[in-house]
Amino acid sequence: MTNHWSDIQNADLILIMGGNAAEAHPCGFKWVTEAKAHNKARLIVVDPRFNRSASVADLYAPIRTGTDIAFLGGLINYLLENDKIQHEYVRNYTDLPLIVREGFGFENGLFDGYDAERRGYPDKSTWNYEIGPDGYALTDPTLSHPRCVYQLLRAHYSRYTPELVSSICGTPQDLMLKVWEAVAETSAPGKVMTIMYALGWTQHTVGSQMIRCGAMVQLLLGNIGMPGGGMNALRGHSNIQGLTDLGLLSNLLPGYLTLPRDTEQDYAAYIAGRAPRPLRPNQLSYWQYYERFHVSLMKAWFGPNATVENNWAYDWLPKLDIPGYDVLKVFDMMYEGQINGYFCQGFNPIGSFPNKAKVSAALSRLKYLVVMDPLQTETAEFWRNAGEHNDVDTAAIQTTVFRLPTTCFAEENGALVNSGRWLQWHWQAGDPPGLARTDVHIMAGLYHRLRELYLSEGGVFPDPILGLHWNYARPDEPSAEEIAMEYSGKALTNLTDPNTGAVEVRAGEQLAGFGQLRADGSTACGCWIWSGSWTQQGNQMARRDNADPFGMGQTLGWAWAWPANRRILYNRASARPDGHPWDPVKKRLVWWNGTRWAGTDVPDFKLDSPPEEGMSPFIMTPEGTARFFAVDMMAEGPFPEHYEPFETPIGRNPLHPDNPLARSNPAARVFKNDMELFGTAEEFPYAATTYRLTEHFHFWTKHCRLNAITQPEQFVEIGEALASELGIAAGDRVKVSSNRGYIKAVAVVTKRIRPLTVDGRTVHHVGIPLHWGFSGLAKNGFITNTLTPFVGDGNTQTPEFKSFLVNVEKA
Ligand SMILES: Nc1nc2c(c(=O)[nH]1)N[C@H]1C(S)=C(S)[C@@H](COP(=O)(O)OP(=O)(O)OC[C@H]3O[C@@H](n4cnc5c(=O)[nH]c(N)nc54)[C@H](O)[C@@H]3O)O[C@H]1N2
Ligand SMILES: Nc1nc2c(c(=O)[nH]1)N[C@H]1C(S)=C(S)[C@@H](COP(=O)(O)OP(=O)(O)OC[C@H]3O[C@@H](n4cnc5c(=O)[nH]c(N)nc54)[C@H](O)[C@@H]3O)O[C@H]1N2
Ligand SMILES: [Mo]
Repeated sequence: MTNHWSDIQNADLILIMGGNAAEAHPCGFKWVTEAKAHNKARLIVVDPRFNRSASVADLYAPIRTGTDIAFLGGLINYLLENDKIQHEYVRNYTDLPLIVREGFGFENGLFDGYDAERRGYPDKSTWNYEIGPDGYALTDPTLSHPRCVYQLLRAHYSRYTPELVSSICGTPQDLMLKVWEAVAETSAPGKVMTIMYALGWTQHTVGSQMIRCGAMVQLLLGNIGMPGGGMNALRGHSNIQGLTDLGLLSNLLPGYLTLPRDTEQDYAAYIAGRAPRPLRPNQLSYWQYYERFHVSLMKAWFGPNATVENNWAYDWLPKLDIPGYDVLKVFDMMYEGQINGYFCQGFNPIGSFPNKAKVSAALSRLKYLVVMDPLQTETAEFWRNAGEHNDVDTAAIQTTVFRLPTTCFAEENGALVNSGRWLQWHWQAGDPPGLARTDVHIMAGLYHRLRELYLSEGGVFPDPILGLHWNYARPDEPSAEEIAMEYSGKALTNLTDPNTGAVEVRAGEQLAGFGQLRADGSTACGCWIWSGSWTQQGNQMARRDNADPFGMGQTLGWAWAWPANRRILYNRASARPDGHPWDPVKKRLVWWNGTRWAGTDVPDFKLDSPPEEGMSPFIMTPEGTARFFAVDMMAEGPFPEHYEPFETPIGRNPLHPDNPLARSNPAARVFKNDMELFGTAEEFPYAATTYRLTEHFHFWTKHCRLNAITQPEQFVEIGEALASELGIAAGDRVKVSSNRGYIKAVAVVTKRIRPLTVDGRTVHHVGIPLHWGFSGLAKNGFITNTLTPFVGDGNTQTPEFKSFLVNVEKA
């Protein structure tokens, strides 16, 4: 989230699109209720299903799954054509005036530089701003230059007419225009819309671009940086935000630092490539301090073994030979027999990963599988023949499965990071049962044994293991407190003020925040964005002061938010260029008080930079502005374009009917074997989507009797029109199949899913919740992911769980 849960109470309009917060985030949803009750906010829901969020909305519009870029692109066109943009905001705070390089182009559905053989854009050199002789990006404040971002944006989305968008999305035009009109009202400087989204946007091959497109709408309206505004990703597991913060993706390091590529063997070049100089005069370009964060991380990991002489142990970091070893890639390699051992720590891929048949075959090719989990999972039992639900030949599977029971959060101390970036400390509530051990205990044990083996037997490249700095009171099980302090960071030598020479932080003391980090090895910090969460004053995450002095829900004394206890990101943008809030009464967040920036939140800005200096609010980009034009950062192009799901019910992209390369995302993550497994609308005519229910949490709660009682058995939702066409009555058993397999379930026949008219034909949706399987107390059932395709977004590699094709028959 750019903002946070309790800030939603400040919204004037709430758009839930690509999520179902009432169902999946029922606690957070209370802030929507607050906004409606106390701020007269309106709620709009755009979703293929009339879901639980829609049931309390002021306006609901149906949409065909996978087509939100068309909807939002049409909205961008509408805002531009009807002059419903926040002019002063976009001119000053976004890249609309910047000029793009000559040669940049978009034709027939593809951006400049496409390589069909490699299915991607290896050459993105024209996807950038034009740089002048002084090293700064060129601009045209009049917005009239034909290659300025404003003109390119306008031209790109002029194709997204209401007629075309409606025919792609299946949203009736009158409803669509009602949504657009309501959204457009928030272009007034004091009016703010928030966007709440989750998997309905992320789980598509164009997921990242859907989210970008939503952010572009918010920028045009001036809604980013404002209280009650922002782009709010409703996260999944209680600590999934913490997972990405800590860099637990194969191409990341903690704090969104990135692993080097194999082309980056040189340390200085690695840093230079990540620490950009400002691209416009007087801008901050905060990533220019990358090396401070990086060196402090290396000091946290390797301690005295990271030295200036060995480039802070740069050679010990893995160098990626491909964009990343994401889970799709790893399971594909496993399937191809290229991996023989796998640790499944808090992961149940048989249930949660696409194309169960492929995942199952992949696990069968392992020598060993280690499952670290507090519960019995389908993955730990993938080899068990559970009849029709898991029809495998047990005798043919040779994989050895080790099951290591772990504790769960309630049996440990620690912090969870919520969607709003708050780190909230929690305390152990009970002792673990039986032989269960903490994950830290198990991993520490593995580390010590590996280290002993390297010491006694040697081996290829022992340095990173032997060089690790393991300085904990209990080496076998470091405590949550020690690890938290390490993430927050400390001084390794006395830190002195460069001007006065006075000692600011003594050696061994905790740091106050990332502003104190140094690139000379004198500080250690395990995750720079979390720096300040545990200071000399103690554990900031354990704070529980809910005082709200400004009545806006910015409770700065409750827990701790990254970065720097800041609650709303880019909050400088809540004030005019001259430093006064756009709305000084109800939306007062930060302001220039004559000598410095002050506010109801921690200013996201250089505190002493006066408005006259012209520093822009988006201090993380080199030019200081938010980007409509993503330069070369996205896999499929600088502007989001609508592409069809890989399994499309209409078989063509109405925007580019004549170019098969531009039918579905031309830069998606897709593997050769899986291409052959995509089904077509002739055989599988219905658009399917999968989702969750309040009554279950993934595959865990089917182990609990009460949850198993409330939702005992797998069902699928079918609209009344389709049910009557197929002769299916409520309660019938149906067989739902895709080109990868089938499941059987009880039919729920509903008014909540209605047929849509798309590209001149009728498209029916089938809704499939995902919580059942072949272990636990609920009725044994099929795995929903038997049906889903093994294909992902080209940027995040998130699988396309939300749009694929199925057929439905009476079982
Ligand atoms: N009770 C409960 N709560 C949970 C979870 C749980 O298992 N149980 N899981 C947690 C996790 S890990 C996560 S990630 C979150 C997920 O939270 P959500 O994303 O809100 O959950 P989903 O139910 O997967 O999907 C949300 C909605 O997306 C819609 N949708 C599908 N395709 C499209 C599309 O193309 N466009 C649009 N606009 N909408 C579409 C679906 O119809 C559905 O209503 O929930 C978390 N909360
Ligand atoms: N078709 C379809 N598939 C989906 C989705 C969808 O919407 N549609 N949603 C996707 C999403 S958003 C997600 S997040 C994934 C979830 O996918 P997974 O992460 O695989 O699923 P979970 O069941 O949430 O968690 C895995 C295991 O973690 C264990 N666990 C809990 N606490 C601990 C702990 O402290 N330590 C250890 N070691 N284990 C622990 C749980 O018991 C559980 O068995 O599913 C994805 N799959
Ligand atoms: Mo999730």
